[in-house]
Amino acid sequence: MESLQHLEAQLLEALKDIKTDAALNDIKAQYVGKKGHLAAAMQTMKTLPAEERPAFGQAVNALKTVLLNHLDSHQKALNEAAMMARLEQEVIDVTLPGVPFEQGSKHILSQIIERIEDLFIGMGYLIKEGPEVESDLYNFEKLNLPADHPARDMQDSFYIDEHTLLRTHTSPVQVRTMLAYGGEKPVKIICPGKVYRRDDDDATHSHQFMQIEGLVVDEKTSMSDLKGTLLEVARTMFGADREIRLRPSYFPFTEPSVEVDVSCANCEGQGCSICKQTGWIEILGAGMVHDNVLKDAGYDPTKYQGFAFGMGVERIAMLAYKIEDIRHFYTNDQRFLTQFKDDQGGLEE
Ligand code: FA5
Repeated sequence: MESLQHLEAQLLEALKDIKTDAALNDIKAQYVGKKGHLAAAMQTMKTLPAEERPAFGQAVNALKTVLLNHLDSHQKALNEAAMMARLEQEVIDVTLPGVPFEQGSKHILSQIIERIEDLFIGMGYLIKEGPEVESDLYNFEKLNLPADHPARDMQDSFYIDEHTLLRTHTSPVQVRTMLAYGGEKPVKIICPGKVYRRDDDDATHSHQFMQIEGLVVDEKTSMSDLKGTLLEVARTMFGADREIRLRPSYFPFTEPSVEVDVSCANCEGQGCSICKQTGWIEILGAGMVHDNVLKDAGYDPTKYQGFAFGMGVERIAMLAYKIEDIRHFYTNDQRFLTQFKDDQGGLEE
């Protein structure tokens, strides 16, 4: 009993020098572990007369609680000290100026596409996509361009094999959609996406560029619907005062076909170097869907008519922002790209 009474004082003395968790564990083992002082004391119990044993056992257990409390308090003190040391080490001077980091932004072409998509979604159009690796059937044949048709040269192609190519325009998505609709439902879609042509790269041509196709097929669709729709596009992208004009043109998949010009925003139609003194700038090709295309896609041309258009996204961006070289869009020069950081993709809100 006497030696028990000293154990608490001994432990408190020993703990004064304990600065690490490992040392604390050692001490714990020495006092309350299986081979520690308390365990040894319990061993001596059998040497005591029977009547003294219960009191001795109680004393050992009470002492164990006391020792464990001391060890626990010391552990907490060690943890707190470690935390304080870490806080001191990691101290942050909140008065120092921050490190600026560059925030990314949407590419100008994505901004333009989103703006045009928003416009068309507002007019009830759906957005459709199609594959960039396309079959000759959808890229040409079902668009009234059979093999050996001279108009195929209008779009020099990258062929992958005899029947497969990188699509030269977004028009195959028209065909795919009409076929999927089974010649019954009205169609009202736009299809944005990448297209590829064997054009030599220069200031206004790229071998890969983006188009947005539009297609409406219904029972009362007219050229004036087409004109009204394209006027909306022109005014959204180039300003509320813009006018458009339709010039006769030729595409095998539309009849009649037109090329669409927008009045030059730079000179208000008076004539300048940007519009080559004409007051007008060409923005896209369009027309009424050719009967053969409707028929091939399962639509009855005596019941359904449609209009379609296809615009080059880079060319629209170039006109909207007076960008003089199409290659700027693809060379990832930060000085170019960051100019469009906060832009919403159009001139007029
Ligand atoms: C077509 O691609 C037709 N599929 C458009 C169409 C759709 C007409 C539906 C009628 C009905 P075109 O080859 O003209 O047409 O190309 C359309 C637009 O893509 C052009 O007005 C031009 O803005 C752009 N474009 C054409 N070639 C290039 C090129 N190499 N680089 C950048 N833009 C180009």
